[in-house]
Amino acid sequence: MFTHFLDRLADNVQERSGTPLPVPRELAECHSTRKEGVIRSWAWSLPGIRRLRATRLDAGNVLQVFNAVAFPETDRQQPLLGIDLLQFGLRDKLVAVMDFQPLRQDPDYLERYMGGLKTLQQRFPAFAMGEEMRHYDANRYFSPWLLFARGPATDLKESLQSAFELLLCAYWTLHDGEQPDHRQRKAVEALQRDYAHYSVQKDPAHGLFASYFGKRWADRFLHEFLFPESIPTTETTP
Ligand code: BLA
Repeated sequence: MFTHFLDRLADNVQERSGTPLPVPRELAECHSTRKEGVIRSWAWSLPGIRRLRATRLDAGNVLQVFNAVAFPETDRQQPLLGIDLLQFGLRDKLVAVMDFQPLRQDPDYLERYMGGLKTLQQRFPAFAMGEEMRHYDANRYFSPWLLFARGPATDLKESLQSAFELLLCAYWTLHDGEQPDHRQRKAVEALQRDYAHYSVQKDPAHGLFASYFGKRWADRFLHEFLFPESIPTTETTP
């Protein structure tokens, strides 16, 4: 279901001279010994993006997942790109979340970075239904204009693909317009670390990973691959 999404992202990485980042073998690919399912992950760095990661979970007719996050270099204040797409095949249910995840919520910040996303939300009303969040706090690291839909996959599938492609395009436009500013580094680093801590606590995927690949693997995947910034460093600040 989401193969095309991963391919489009990988094309963008190549066009933008991205280079692969190492992913531990056990985390890069894992086959479930409990039920049908395989999870594969990739990570790259690109000019201006310190880490772009992507994950595909293929559990046949039961579940298909595509998840990706772009973490910009810390001399850029721009939002993260966050994508979480799930199709529960047996129920024909799609959960789709795509956002420019803001580091701050003040009006100046939102005004500066959210124009492209706002336009997309107007263009795809099916992803602007004000869907409620049960796990996350909608005001923390989500923008007021996120694309979010929960509903029958058959109704949403076609527009999801165009919305995704336009979202990537809008994000690269924002990225290319950003002026790096070294003075922001410490603050941005701290915010990206806070985003990772918050996401580790709230991510509703842990139970799902554990049910396919076991708790030990799920813990490792969450901390080492999805949110490595959540691992405390021994680095001391000067
Ligand atoms: C919801 N994401 C979910 C759910 C699952 C996952 C199982 C609950 C489904 C439901 O609400 O019905 C699954 N999350 C995953 C998987 C991965 C993951 C498989 O991280 C990793 C491979 N989640 C993100 C990112 C965003 C995000 C980057 O990882 C931002 C766009 C959003 N996921 C997000 C939101 C929900 C969700 C907003 C709804 C949760 C809620 O209701 O609070």
